[in-house]
Amino acid sequence: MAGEKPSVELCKGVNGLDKVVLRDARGSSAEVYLFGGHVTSWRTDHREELLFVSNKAIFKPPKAIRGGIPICFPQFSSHGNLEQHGFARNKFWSIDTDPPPFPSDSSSKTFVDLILKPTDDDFKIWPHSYEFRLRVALGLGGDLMLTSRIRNTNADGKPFSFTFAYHTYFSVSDISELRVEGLETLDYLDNLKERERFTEQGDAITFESGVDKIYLSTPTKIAIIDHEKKRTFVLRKDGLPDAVVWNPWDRKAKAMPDFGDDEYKHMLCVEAAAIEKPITLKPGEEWKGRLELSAVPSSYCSGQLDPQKVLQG
Ligand code: TA6
Repeated sequence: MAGEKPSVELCKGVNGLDKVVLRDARGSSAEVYLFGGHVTSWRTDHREELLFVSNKAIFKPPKAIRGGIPICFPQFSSHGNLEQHGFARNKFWSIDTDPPPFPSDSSSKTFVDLILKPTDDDFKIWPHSYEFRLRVALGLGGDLMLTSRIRNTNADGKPFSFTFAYHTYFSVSDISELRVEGLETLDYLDNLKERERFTEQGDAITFESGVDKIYLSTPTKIAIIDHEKKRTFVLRKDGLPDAVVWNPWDRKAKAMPDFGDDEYKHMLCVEAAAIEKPITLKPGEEWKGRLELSAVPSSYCSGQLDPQKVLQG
């Protein structure tokens, strides 16, 4: 409720899995499971849920939770011997009790720092040492901020390369009522056509069928306009040049056991990512990837919010 003190609480979630609940003074909140470092909830100060989590999500490790913000690392989409989206979302993270100083921009006072480091077993599937620090924070006005800092700690002098995505599932009123601004005229790789490269049309993206596109060299800001809810999600990203847009639509929805047949109507994934150009770190080097999400009122008809202004503002 508004007026409460900001709080960070470690408690038990679904199936007794540990989760951290962040609450700010205005009443906004977020939840992140230690399993997967997985954000599963982001609510407004009126307690409205902004992220989509499937009603059929199974909170049973090592299967990743279907929805929220899965972390895709050290790879996005399949090749080699790793799972399609890597293993970070399938592992148990810890609370980082001694994080290195965070950049001065951490204006938020309501945050939790998590850390993931490889176990001996992990070396068998990905033979590298790393420290992956994730800060989940509630910013002023209820924004949700995720900052990933990945450091190569290989003692053998070896560099490593990875691809990455915040695989964010947004809760929407009706996929056919949605527009996405900020990706028009960009090149993309179409996962539904063997990753062939195309150029997007010249105006806002709307949805009439399944989509699975990796947009390349995208702007810092992307807007998702939900007419029915009179709300616009604004993604701001840094260190993440690409953006994936995915909706499984009806056929693929039916084929996913942890996804309701009709749930595709009420979600859209727009994923800040680094895919086209893998990131390479030498030992001692650190990469930072930051995502900031906000939900702003947008009564389009009154012209109160012009997405172009949001994107350029
Ligand atoms: O982000 C789009 C995508 O790569 C799709 O191709 C689809 O596979 C989706 O991710 C879900 O993947 P997951 O491994 O979470 O079932």
